[in-house]
Amino acid sequence: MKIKNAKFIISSPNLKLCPELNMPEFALLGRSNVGKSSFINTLVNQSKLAKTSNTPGKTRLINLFEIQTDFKPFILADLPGYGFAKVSKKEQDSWQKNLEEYLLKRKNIISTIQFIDARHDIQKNDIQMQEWLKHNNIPCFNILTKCDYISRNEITKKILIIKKEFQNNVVPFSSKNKQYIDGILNEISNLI
Ligand SMILES: Nc1nc2c(ncn2[C@@H]2O[C@H](COP(=O)(O)OP(=O)(O)O)[C@@H](O)[C@H]2O)c(=O)[nH]1
Ligand SMILES: [Mg+2]
Repeated sequence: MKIKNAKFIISSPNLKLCPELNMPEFALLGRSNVGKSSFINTLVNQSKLAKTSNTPGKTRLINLFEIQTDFKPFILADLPGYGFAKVSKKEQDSWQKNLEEYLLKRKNIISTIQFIDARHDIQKNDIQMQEWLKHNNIPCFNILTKCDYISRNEITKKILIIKKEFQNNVVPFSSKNKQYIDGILNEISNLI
């Protein structure tokens, strides 16, 4: 599968204001700053389609992108990251509710994609998110991102650890080079 075109659809504060779309959708999950927006930009080869930031926890909006390919179109939903320590507990809880509502009620989601930073161990809130997904029967595969920071050997090891821990497919990625794109598109094309 090859990407032909990608466009921004909408930024929305909640599910209600998102247009219903008749295309399979992947919801991007992960801690703030893990690299979700950079992933979108690298995947579609547009440096500024999704806003990236060095200041974690800034994006509190759902951003929808439509991706056209030579196979089938699909949607990427860039969701606000969880586990940003600098916002209040109240604000975190309120966003968590919003996120859960989106994942439970958005009809066209076919899978979530949970991002894990290759430099760190799996974090407690990653595990909590994963348990919640499993409990609600929401499909997920994992992307091990920022793989440019670690060696090939470490990548293989980390993938095995996450596979074992989460019982999901795990695909490596780095937004700093293009070598991982085919593996990601392969995973996506198997699901749409
Ligand atoms: N070295 C490296 N840096 C990355 C990678 N992906 C994202 N970053 C950096 O990590 C920071 C957060 O990325 P961003 O995409 O905004 O994360 P988000 O909050 O999950 O959307 C930015 O400074 C990015 O340049 C990657 O694969 N490799
Ligand atoms: Mg982002």
